[in-house]
Amino acid sequence: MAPGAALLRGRALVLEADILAALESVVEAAPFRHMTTPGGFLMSAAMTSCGTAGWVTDRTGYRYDRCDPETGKPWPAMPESFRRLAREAAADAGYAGFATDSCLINRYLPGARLSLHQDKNERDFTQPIVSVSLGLPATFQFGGAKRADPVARYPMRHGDIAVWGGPSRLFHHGVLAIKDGEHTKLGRQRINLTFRAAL
Ligand code: MD3
Ligand code: FE
Repeated sequence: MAPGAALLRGRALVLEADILAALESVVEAAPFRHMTTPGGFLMSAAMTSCGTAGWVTDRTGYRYDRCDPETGKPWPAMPESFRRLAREAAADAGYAGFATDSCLINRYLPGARLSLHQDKNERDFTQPIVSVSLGLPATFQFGGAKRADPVARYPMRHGDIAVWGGPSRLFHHGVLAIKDGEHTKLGRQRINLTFRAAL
């Protein structure tokens, strides 16, 4: 994809059953919600988090928070299967020792999208980001360091993992509107797990 980035097709399928079961319990404790951007827009992807820190946005800005603003309580613990998958996928991509403390979980219903942005709320940009795609397929947009850089497109399917680090860590990226469909295990939705070293 780019220097420092790797696409591991089907890499999550070895732990699929564990991941889907763990996902269910996280979402039970911290349900998906649509958050507001600092500009006042409601995001079309619904989100939740697990781990020491969760990514949140509201009118005051973007940040990582140890507590879920909906409940005031700590986010659900990072399931062991999540932690292991993130560490092993990062190692496969050349980032040994990735220690994630935050998993942002995005839920896209058909039509939902994520516009081109950079992930720059994390403290340490030497750590990669690991993204696990589940459910309905999506098209990733993957640009460059500048917003105006040319954008490539990559299809992402259930079980695919992308790892972004090194020179591509701060590249712009997004997700095109999800097409309608039905996934055998997840139904009419796409779920993305994004593992970060946030704090
Ligand atoms: C390229 N989520 O939550 S990560 C996000 O499909 C986000 O929900 C995407 O972007 C989603 O912030 C999947 C794709 C991604 C993440 C980090 C990157 C691409 C990246 C960092 C650098 C370059
Ligand atoms: Fe992102």
